[in-house]
Amino acid sequence: AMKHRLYTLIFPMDIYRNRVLLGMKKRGFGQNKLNGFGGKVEADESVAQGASRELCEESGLSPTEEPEKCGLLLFYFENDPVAMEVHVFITRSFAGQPQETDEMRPEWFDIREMPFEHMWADDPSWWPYVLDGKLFVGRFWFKADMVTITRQELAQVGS
Ligand code: 6U4
Ligand code: NA
Ligand code: NA
Repeated sequence: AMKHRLYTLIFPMDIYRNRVLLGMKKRGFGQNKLNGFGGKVEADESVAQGASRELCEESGLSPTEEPEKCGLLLFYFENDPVAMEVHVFITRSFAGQPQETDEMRPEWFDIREMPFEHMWADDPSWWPYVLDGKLFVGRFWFKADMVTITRQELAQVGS
């Protein structure tokens, strides 16, 4: 079986104003893209703990409840033997104010007007599941350009 590396991706939702906090990634993987917050899961933490930790480190917000699971994404890149296994969460309950960090410049967006042209190419496919509260699993195969998707599978899971 292919080797996987674990990541988190978390979206803080302001349910009163129908907004989601995204961050413009300032460095490293996915630089100059807008995305939720997240990163590698550390050895001593659960994926939910990793999601909370990354949200604090990258946005200045801290969840005041366990983040809610919403999906699982697997990304395969041409010529990369290690797949990315990304656990996707939302949180509707958090403390603090968004703060720019070394890694991210946070900005609120209307949940129905996502800036997909500045996001990863897979995001418009699975974002509707997040909005509908449906658990999903998706697999996307990218070319080395990290833009072109050559194959994809996406399905709702559970009830
Ligand atoms: P460093 O800089 O090593 O501390 P770290 O914050 O641990 O990095 P990072 O930012 O490289 O990890 O993690 C990648 C982030 O990008 C994760 O939140 C998952 C997310 N991501 C990767 N591929 C994606 C894709 N195709 N679509 C998407 N998010 C993706 O929406
Ligand atoms: Na990160
Ligand atoms: Na990080």
